[in-house]
Amino acid sequence: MLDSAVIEVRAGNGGHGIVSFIKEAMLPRGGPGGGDGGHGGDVILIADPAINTLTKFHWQPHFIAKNGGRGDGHHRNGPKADTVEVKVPIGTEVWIWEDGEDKELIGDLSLAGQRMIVAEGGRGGWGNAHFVTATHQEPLLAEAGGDGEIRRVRLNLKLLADVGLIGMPNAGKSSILTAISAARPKVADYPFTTLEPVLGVVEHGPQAFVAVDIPGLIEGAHQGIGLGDEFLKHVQRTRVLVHVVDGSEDDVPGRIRAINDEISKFDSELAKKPQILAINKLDLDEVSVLKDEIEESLKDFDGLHQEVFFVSAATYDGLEELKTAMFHLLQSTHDQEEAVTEVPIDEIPVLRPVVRKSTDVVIREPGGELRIVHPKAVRLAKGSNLETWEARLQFQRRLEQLKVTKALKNAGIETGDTVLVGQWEFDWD
Ligand SMILES: Nc1nc2c(ncn2[C@@H]2O[C@H](COP(=O)(O)OP(=O)(O)OP(=O)(O)O)[C@@H](O)[C@H]2O)c(=O)[nH]1
Ligand SMILES: [Mg+2]
Repeated sequence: MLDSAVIEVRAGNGGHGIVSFIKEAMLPRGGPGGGDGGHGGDVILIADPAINTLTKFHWQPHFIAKNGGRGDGHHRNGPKADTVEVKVPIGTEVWIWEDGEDKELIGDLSLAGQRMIVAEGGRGGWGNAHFVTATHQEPLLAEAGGDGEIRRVRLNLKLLADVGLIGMPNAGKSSILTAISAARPKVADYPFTTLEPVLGVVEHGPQAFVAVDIPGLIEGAHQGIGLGDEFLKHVQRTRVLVHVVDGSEDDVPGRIRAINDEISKFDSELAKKPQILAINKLDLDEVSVLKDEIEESLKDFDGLHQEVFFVSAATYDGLEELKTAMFHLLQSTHDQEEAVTEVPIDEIPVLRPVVRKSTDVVIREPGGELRIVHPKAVRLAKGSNLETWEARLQFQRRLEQLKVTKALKNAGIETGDTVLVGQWEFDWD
């Protein structure tokens, strides 16, 4: 019932920039002409109204984008790798999944066409043409491409139904769903019969909508009492609520208020959803006889509902009217939502998870050596051949510009100490 899937997304690495020269008078090697690497492919999620479930992800949980191409001579840049597009249903939440549990909500795709970069491709490395300086006309440095992001995320689908049936245990929620749809949830004369939400398709003329019957709510449900707040999540994305009340019990307004309190405490947005009151069990004498009295008691009652219907799931009395009211309310909220959410695709912001990049520049290795971890310096070291004295000199200039030298000094470096960066090892002088 809970539609959810854990997937792994791997963006492509950026292509390497290269060191290359073009023949030029005055310069022995020539002018720098090393092209840049291409951007690694992103993996993006797109909310698609044509997709309704996350089932396909159980069969295909891996999405891998290609690496960017490496640069070439004569300023030719490597090609950017294609984006991998993953279609998900509208209403998909994206959670970082670590050690078998949700760590952090990083996205919520709630609008049709909304996009989220779930794993960003690595930046293409710069070719040596970028590293010309007044003193170094023949740069021997180039950058390696950046690493693509790798993530495990849990997709969680919140939108389950158009209409949510809420109410106290034993009110007749499952009986009503049974009467208006083909769903057959268990019905019994004791509280907490329904243990899992049940969906039913309700036909209304040529159209249809989906209703969800959830376990009964009691005081404290928002804190997990009874069958817990887990089930209240299922009603969060329904558009209309039908609040079912057992008309044969005492203090109808008091019980309505208790349920409204629970849903408001759980999520104040739930209290704003259009609500229809369905006073059930009209076939019982104590309800039909007291109908006027109940109506009277609800007149000055400050509830969350817009309309009240007296129904009987046993005799079907009033259910046709209830169905029509649900349908109309759905239509009007749909029209309103359409008016608000019909944003041109290019105006919907693309969601990007916040990445907490390390701000370390230099770290101390267990063996006591200092390692440079500044991302730009590392990419440069990985992309360059630092075997020659000349290239090392140019690299040291860059370290100064990147303020890495200063960080090394702050870390207490002394002449002769070993410095590590990427795959290289130097003696500091
Ligand atoms: N007489 C009469 N009994 C009803 C009516 N609707 C439901 N009942 C009875 O009320 C009891 C509870 O009905 P359910 O539909 O299981 O109630 P529920 O709200 O789904 O209950 P939980 O799943 O426990 O929260 C059952 O014994 C039903 O037969 C009705 O309209 N008239
Ligand atoms: Mg039930």
